[in-house]
Amino acid sequence: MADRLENDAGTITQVKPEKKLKRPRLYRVLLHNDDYTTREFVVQVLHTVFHRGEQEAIRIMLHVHHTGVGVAGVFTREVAETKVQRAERLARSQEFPLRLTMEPEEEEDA
Ligand code: TYC
Repeated sequence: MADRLENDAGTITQVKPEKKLKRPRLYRVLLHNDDYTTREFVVQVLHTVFHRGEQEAIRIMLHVHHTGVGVAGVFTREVAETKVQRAERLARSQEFPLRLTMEPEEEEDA
């Protein structure tokens, strides 16, 4: 709600409350392990869709392979959604069951 300020002359000025420019919420894109997708394909997806370098892509793939899940990247919601779709479409085109999900990062205070 706008505040109303009155000066000595009786003029009333409406002051718009400052709009807080919040940072957009960020989402982690999670990569899930399965028994059928090849390691090479996962590395390729991390490279082409998530722009990870070779060593980083291998590190993330191995982490997912050993622990079951890992972070492919962190993005705004629409970018994260698009990358999940691209990666899953690529996987399906080669009949791999690779699965990706996204989850919001916890909110940081200003
Ligand atoms: N577990 C797969 C294998 O042994 C490799 C793999 C890694 C699959 C990561 C999915 O997100 C994944 N071929």
